[in-house]
Amino acid sequence: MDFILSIFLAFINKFLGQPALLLGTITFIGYMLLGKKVYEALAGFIKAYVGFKILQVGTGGLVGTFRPIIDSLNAKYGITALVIDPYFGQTSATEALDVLGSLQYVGYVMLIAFALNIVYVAFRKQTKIRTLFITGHIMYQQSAVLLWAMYWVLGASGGNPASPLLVIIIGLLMGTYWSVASNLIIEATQEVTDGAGFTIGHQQMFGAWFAYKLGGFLGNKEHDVNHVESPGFLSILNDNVVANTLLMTLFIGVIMIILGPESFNYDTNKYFFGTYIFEQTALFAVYITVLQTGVRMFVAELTASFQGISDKLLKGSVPAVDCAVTFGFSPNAPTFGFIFGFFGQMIAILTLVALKSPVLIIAGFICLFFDNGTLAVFANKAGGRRAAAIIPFISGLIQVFGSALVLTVLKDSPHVVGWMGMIDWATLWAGSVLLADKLGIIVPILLIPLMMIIPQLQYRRHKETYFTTMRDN
Ligand code: ASC
Repeated sequence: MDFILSIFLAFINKFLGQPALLLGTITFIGYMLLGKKVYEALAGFIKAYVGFKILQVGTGGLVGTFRPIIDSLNAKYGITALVIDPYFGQTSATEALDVLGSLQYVGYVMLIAFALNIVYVAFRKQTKIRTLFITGHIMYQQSAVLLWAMYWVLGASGGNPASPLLVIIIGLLMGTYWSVASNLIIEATQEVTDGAGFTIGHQQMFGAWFAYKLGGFLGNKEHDVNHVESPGFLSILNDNVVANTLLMTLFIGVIMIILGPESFNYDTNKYFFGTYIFEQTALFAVYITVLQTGVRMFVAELTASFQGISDKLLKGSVPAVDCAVTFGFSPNAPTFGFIFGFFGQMIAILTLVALKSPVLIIAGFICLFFDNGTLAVFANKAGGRRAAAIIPFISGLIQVFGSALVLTVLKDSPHVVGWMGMIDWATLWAGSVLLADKLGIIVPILLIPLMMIIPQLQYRRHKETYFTTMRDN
């Protein structure tokens, strides 16, 4: 039994949890199903794998450069609190589950969820689900956090989260969320990416849908953040390298000046503080450009090859991938999301301090950049610059307040360091955990059929094109 479990865990961690390998393999299988030669499929595997790795160099560089700046800002003001960042949520979950000797059940939740997603797509005529969630590291993260949080508030099994009932319910709920939410955002993602043929499988799918739906009321989509029509010097912002560098120099530059040179560990023989600041902020544009290169490479392969999967293996399915992939299609929007989300989060954090809240929150870079960046991409498509500013600002407020609320019931869990913070987790999941705390296991059980109503409503709105949308483009 231990042997089977260890193979199973290795499969989860070393394959499903490695997005480049998983996406490369899917590309290979897709090309083989399309009848391509083995060497062509191999070339596809390599380009999808390398493309995704390049994307990760971009996202890793962004996190590595800007997370320490946000961290120093938090440290400078001496707030000791819980961090809203997916890896802090994941660490809280895995530490607590580990203490209870139950970490392996995360794997079961994840596999039940993934299997349910496949079943939903197989029965798409009935379920109306078209999407296959393949963002492995997110699948692991979310399974761990949901199992931990629900276990903690339900105390379901009198001592460990291994209650089969709990593991099965959380698995089914997780799989339903992946399927329903990524399916909901297909049409908007097609708009954002000019029909690239994929959807989002991440932490803000409901959030991005709202951003897209509300964006149109908040601004004019003609005023796209990626095209500045203004004459004169503003026209240089039409180039996203220029726009991102200037905006970040202004924004991060001010933060770095507030922090002062002593907060940074740089070689004073090589830099003035000013040139160091500029190098750091220009790196933003460097990594966005790297990210775009990777996105182009792997999206081209995945889109072409997935046709094989959706024709032969899992009919009509659409892949749901990392939110950062959309950044390649709207390179100025994430900067807007980051900056305005930052203001929202700071106001919310100061409010918590002023109210002497029992839970204080520290901002995390991943949530600030990837979550609000994605919301800005979707808001911009529907409502241009204004929407790309207002929606992340509001989201920043919600991310802090929603996370603080759910942490009031989770803060005594062993080794807790934070919560996800991402918008779906500060709303839907924070709310569900709080409700489950009051009403019990009926909450996660009821959520499953309730969520399944969403694709039915979506289908009613455009029956004729519902299953063909992806092919028309
Ligand atoms: C997350 C998470 C990451 C990032 C990444 C963004 O939620 O766990 O590593 O966002 O997926 O590209």
